[in-house]
Amino acid sequence: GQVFHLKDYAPTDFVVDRIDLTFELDPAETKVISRVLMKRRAGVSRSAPLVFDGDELTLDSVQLDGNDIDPADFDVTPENLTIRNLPAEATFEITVNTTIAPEANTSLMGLYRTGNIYCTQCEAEGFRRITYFYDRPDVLAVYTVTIISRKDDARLMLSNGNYLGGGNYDEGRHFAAWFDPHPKPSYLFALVAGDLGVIEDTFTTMDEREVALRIYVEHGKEKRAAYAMDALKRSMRWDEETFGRAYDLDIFMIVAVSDFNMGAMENKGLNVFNDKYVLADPETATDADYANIEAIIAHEYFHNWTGNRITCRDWFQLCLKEGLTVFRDHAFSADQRSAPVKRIAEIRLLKAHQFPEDAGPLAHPVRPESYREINNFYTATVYEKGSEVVGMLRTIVGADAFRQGMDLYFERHDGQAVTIEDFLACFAEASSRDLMQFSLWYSQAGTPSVSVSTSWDEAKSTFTVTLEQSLQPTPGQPRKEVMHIPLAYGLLLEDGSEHKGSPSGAGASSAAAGVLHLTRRKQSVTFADVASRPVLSINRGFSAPVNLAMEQSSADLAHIARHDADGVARWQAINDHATRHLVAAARLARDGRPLPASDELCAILTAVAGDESLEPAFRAQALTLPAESDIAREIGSNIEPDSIRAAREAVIADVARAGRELFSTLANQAPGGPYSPDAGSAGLRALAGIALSYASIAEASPARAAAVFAAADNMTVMAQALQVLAHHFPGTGAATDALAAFEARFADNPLVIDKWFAIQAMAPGAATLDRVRELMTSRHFDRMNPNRVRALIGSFSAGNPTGFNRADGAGFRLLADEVTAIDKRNPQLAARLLTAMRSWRSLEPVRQEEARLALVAILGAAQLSTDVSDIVQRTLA
Ligand code: HT7
Ligand code: ZN
Repeated sequence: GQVFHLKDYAPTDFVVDRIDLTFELDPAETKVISRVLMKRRAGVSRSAPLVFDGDELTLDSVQLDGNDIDPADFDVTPENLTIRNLPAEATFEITVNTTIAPEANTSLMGLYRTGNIYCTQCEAEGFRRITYFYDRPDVLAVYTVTIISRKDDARLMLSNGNYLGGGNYDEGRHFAAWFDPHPKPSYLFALVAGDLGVIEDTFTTMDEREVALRIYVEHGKEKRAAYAMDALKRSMRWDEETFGRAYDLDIFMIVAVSDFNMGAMENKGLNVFNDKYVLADPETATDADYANIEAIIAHEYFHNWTGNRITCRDWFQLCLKEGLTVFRDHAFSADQRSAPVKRIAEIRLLKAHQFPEDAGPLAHPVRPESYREINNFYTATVYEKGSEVVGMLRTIVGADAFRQGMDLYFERHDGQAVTIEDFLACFAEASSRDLMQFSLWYSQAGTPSVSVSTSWDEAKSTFTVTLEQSLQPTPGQPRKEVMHIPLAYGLLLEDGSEHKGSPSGAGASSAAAGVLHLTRRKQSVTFADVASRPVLSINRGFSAPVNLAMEQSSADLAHIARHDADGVARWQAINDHATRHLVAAARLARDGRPLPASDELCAILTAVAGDESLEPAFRAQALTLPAESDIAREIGSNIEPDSIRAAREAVIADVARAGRELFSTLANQAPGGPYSPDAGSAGLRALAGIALSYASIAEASPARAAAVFAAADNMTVMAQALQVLAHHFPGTGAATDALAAFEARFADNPLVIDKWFAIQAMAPGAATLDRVRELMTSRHFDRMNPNRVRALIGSFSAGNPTGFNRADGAGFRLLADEVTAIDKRNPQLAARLLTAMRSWRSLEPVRQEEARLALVAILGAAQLSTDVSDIVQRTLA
């Protein structure tokens, strides 16, 4: 396949001004008429042809200014329409007529059917499946869209922008017209048509304009969209208050669909959502679902400015919109909820998903320099590390200059398609700083390591911190340059207070106090007037996404865990302590040796569990031990998942025993009364949920969880109890009964059945594979629906280390078979599933060989998509 390179960027030879689209909808034969007003770019040779993109298209006809073009003047293939002899200077109109078949489109890209609804997904390159056009983000045009359909086929017809009008047509047909005044790239085009229910509201902008808000869902599900509407209004207000950004059309619409490849899509004025991220009520959605809905509604809404008004010059700049918009949605959620608890969840996610990506064969820079298939670059690196990079930028320039830089960015680049260089220039200007070295975060892949050593000189009362950075080679990048790593820190004194003075030495000066700037390979700073040995708390709040190597005693970690003023740092210390203990235990378990005593860890965890001065949500996070995959990542190579699991289970049992009474009390303290999704109540439920799990383990009985399950009046508590039963008491009557009751009760709600699939698929141990195979034949499973596939096969392969990595290779073969089958219908989904194999080289040799054979089997399958062949080739390289 073709490889695209960032360095090859060139603008188009022709500039587009307007595009008028007409759709005559029909499931089997939709007619698309595209009229494009355009002209040759100044300076482009008159012999240069116009080359439009297509994907699996058939052309009906093509006209220039209303007249059929001579066949000698154009060439057409399913992938390109090339037209020669176009006017040298004058503006002209090209009309392209195509016929497409939405009902035959299983890729969920372009125009497709989901349920009885017509729906589009154009990012990144789906518009070319609708009509021949310049399907690239730097071609911005003003769109007018007319939709015609049979009234009984599509009662509602929606597109971007403001509604122009509509009316009846002949033979039971009708039409609707939409006009979007804001120039946009084709990837933000959207059309939705069908029969849907709606909830409506309004929002008055800070400049007093009234915006109509509509959320469309399947009939009968309207009530379940209320929380999404509330989150939308809060997002709109927040963007005004925090970034001074107001909405810019008369109407904002969201449509929820049940077949969708990702979470949601920010099409201008017409966001399309996976229904999983819209629909919620206490009976069917968990606290995590509510939090995700809030975050994703905000994320897509925030794209209106970071992505839509200012877009990307090319797809290499994807992080320009995604990293920045994730940063914005994180800030929103932190403001709406507990900021430290939100940050802890982000750190967990980053380490669980992005760190392994950066450490494996699929590692790529936040701004990649080449790709074969852009769909494979919607990654944790582009999104989550991209957001971390924006966070570091803010730390480096300071909050005020960051806001000034954002203001400058919005002012200078509104209506443009720009690059990371354009973005960074705004902050360099606002802060008068040189950000050249910082910009390496966008171009160098891999997670830097920082080793930290400290020395306290009692005689001189000085404390010296020495930092050294390194970065391992990644695919295509054998040599790395030295980066700018901002490390927030504090020196904790014996009594728990913080040393006040600033250090001297390289990297000591900073925009924000309390940050060390590591900009050389190795550097030291010295603090004066340190009369007693302090404890260094460093990379507070995970100010830089790095791996820290520091010899820190358990006593020092415990000191930070008790005293640090920063809640995130306290959690980091607890988590580091737990990780260190679990890694040591797993190594011993591997060698068949007795496990180390876990008294110290138990003391820390039970103290936090019982500390009522701490937020319940924080206590729940502290009690959640590093996952098996976290332990595996720390061990790094020659991984044997069963011993990791054995060690972790043993430590959990120790903690459960140590805090038995406390956990028993806490397990009963879920809030009473009607369910509320607010962060405080969710935190109480999280603490009760983890306590239920420890209490049940201590009691070695499923009875408590079975009782909680039976009495639960909301999905959060019910799912927690079901998971305790299915994971810790598999095969017991209590577990089997609860699973059966759950299935019967929610049989007609696929989103809830997804939880049932996921809980079972993640039950640890070799036996789960057979259960997964069985579930694949269940009436609830549908290999064509991405949510079902991710819930069952995705949860098994990415969330069950012992089940998936079975030594006999059966887990790998199951995934390989599914990837190959799904690839024929939905390549994007197949490629994403396959990324679960990315860390295969860190397994022990027997499993590694089984994994390799499964990957080679995929490679040998007939007619692989570019999506899957790109992932499998890079994974094997
Ligand atoms: N910007 C959206 C990306 C997206 C997407 C990409 C490829 C294929 C299907 C897709 N659906 C949505 C999502 C977002 O980041 O907001
Ligand atoms: Zn996004």
